[in-house]
Amino acid sequence: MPTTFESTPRQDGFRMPGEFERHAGTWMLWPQRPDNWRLGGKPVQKAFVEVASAIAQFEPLTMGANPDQYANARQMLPPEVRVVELSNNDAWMRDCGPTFVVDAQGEVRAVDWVFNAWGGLVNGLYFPWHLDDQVAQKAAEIERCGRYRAPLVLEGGSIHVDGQGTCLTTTECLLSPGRNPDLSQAQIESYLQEYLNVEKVLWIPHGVFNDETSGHVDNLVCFLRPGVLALTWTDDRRDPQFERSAEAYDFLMSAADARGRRFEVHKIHQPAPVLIAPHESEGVDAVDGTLPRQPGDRMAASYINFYLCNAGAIVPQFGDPQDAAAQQTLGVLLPERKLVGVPAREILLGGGNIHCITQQQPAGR
Ligand code: KQY
Repeated sequence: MPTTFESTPRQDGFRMPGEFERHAGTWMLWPQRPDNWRLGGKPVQKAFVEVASAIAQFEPLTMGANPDQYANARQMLPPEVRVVELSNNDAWMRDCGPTFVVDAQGEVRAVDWVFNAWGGLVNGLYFPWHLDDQVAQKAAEIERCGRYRAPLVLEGGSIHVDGQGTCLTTTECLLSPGRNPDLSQAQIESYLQEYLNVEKVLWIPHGVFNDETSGHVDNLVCFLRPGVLALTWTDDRRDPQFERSAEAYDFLMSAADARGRRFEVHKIHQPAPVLIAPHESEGVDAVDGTLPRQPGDRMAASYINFYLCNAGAIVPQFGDPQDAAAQQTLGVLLPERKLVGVPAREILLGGGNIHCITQQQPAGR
C-alpha cells in the first residue's frame, strides 16, 4: 500500500505545480446521477466524451466510472482513454480528486482533502458523499503515489496556484459555513500554506454570481502563467456579475504575488445570461419532491472554467456570440497552445464546467 504521510508537503519539500506546467495526464469521472444531470445523464455523457477526446489529443486521460456504468463508458469513449472502475457520487474530479504535488526529484504525491459535497449538511449539494471522499485515495493508489490526508474540507476548484508560491481563493467559498466553521481564516490559510506549499494566499472576496459551489475561484479567475491572469468580465453594470468581477479586478490589480510581481489581468467577457429551459429542468429527477433545477434560473456560465493540458486548452462554448471572442483572446494569450472549443451547456446544467470535471496529474520524473 502506498504510504500515507503524517507530515505535510511543505515539510517534505513538495509543491503544487501550476496547471500550465507539464502533465503526466488528466483524471475525470463519468456522469450518471439523475438528480443532477438531465435525462439520466445521457446528454452530458456525450459532452464528457467530447471533453475527454479533446484532452486525449494532448495527454493520457483516465476516466473513472461507477461499476454499473463501466461498460457504457468504455463503449462510448475512444480507445486511447483509460477507463477504470472508480465508485463516486458524482462526476466532479476537480473537487473530490487528489491535488497532486511534486518535489525537486520529480516524485509525485497526492493531497487528499476532506470532501463534503460543497457544504455538508449545512448547504451541501447532495448526501451521501462518502464515495467521492474516497476518490482521491483510490486515484493515488492506482498511480502508486504517497498521500497526505489534509485535515481541511476543500475542493480543488476553490484554489488556483502559480507553482511559485502564490494561491488564489475566495473568502465567499473558503469561509462559507458548511466547510470549516471551526477554523479561522488564519488557520485555513496556514493549512493552504502547508499542503500546497505556498507563501502567499490571495483572498478574493467573491466568486461568480449564482455559482452553486459558493464561489469557486476556478470559475472567476485563473493563471495563464505566473503573473498573468484571466478574469471573467462583463461591462453591463446592471448585471449582478459586474460588481463581483470589478471587485476582483481592483483587488488583483492592487495585489502582488509571492515573488512581489504585480499581476497582468486579462478580462474575458462572459456570455449573455444562460438560463435553464423548461425542458432541461423537467429532465432532472426531483429531490425531496422539488426539481433541483428550475426553469429560468441563471447558470454560472464563464469561459474561465477552461482546462490547460499539455500544449492545449479546452475551452467551454455556450452557443453565444462571445464564444468566438473568448477563443480569440485566449488564443492570443496562449500562443504556445492549441485551443479546442467544446460545447459545454450540458455540463453547465449540472452546476459546473470543463475545469470542474478535470484534474491534472503533473509530470514527475
Ligand atoms: O463547479 C464545480 N466545481 C462543481 C459543481 C458541482 C455541482 C454539483 N451539482
